[in-house]
Amino acid sequence: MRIGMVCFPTFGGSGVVATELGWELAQRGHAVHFISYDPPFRLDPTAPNVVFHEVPIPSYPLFKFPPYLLTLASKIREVAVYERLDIVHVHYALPHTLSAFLAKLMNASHPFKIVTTLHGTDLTLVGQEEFFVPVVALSLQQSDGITAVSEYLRRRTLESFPGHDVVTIPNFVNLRHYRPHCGQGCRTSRAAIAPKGEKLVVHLSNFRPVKRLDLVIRVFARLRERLPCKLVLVGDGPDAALARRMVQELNLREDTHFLGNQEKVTNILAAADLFLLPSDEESFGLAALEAMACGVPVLAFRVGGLPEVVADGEGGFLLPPGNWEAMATRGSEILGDPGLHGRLGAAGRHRAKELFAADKIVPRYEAYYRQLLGEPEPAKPL
Ligand code: GMT
Repeated sequence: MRIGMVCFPTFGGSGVVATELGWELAQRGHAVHFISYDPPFRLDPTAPNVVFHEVPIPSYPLFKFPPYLLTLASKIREVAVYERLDIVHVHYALPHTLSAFLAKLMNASHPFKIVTTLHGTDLTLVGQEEFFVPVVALSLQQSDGITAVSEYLRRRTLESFPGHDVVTIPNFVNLRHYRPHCGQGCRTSRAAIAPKGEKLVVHLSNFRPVKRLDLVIRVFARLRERLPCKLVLVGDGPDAALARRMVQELNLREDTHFLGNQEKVTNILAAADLFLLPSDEESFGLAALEAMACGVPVLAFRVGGLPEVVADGEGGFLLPPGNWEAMATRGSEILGDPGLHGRLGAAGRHRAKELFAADKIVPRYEAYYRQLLGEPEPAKPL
């Protein structure tokens, strides 16, 4: 199949999922065309069957705001016609679905199918602002197929926009890339950050208010009172300044490492002893799955789609929303008990393998594309 993949290239779960999906599909022999204003941050431009198409950002005195929706539409049209795309798969509804829809209108002779994958905030936050409701409604109407990354998000979508056929295809992880094995890169990370064998507590996100960096730091402050440990914060975003201020005020500077945005997080995750994700809302929680695949116990709140990813007591623990003290208590239990730590880590890896392995999930996208195109299932090998 020839697939256009439209996503935000910035550090964020939807871009990661689009990039990993494109890479996996390309490995399976499909031609994958990424269309965005920059190469997605985890995209390997040398991968076979993968091409990146840059969307220009026009500048003209009349345009106070560059009309990205339109240039993206035009680029999708250009790529779809030339490459004879079968599917344009957009990640994050706003504004991508409407650009794909416009591209289709501009190109009636080549009617590709539009697949929209909802990732979360396009529906739960942005999509719920009064202003955007009709825009999301039209985006869903004009999609030939709609997928949601969790059952929770599917339910939320249907509550707000009933009557659509929304299919849940959960996020996935490549178990060969994300694994517990602490190789040379991972040992170097550990030695640099925790030279005296301190426990490594890791958080990874785009530092938006919904991620609750304040609670990550509170939990860590409590843990550090109980045992020697270091905090590694991977990512960047609006709450970076808040995090730095709290680290300073709570006197945690010596024990906290801000790594900023990182292209490759496998080494730091494999080096971790505990992963914290105290988000207020998470439609899936891809970072939690990546940590589980690396055999790292996860602590999160019982919100959104997280219970579908982390089963309580299996791969980590889910705490009542906002109860960071309970999270700190669980954290010190895990870090202080190698047996419990080992059991949770192994169970998390097992769950990632059973439910979210790329080899299990990517074929569901392929089958969905085929269904939309009216193509038969390939014959199963005897
Ligand atoms: O909202 C974000 O944190 C970013 C957003 C994105 O578009 O990158 O993440 C959402 O999509 C991820 C990938 O499907 C999910 O793992 C995240 O849970 C989801 N974020 C939220 O729901 C807050």
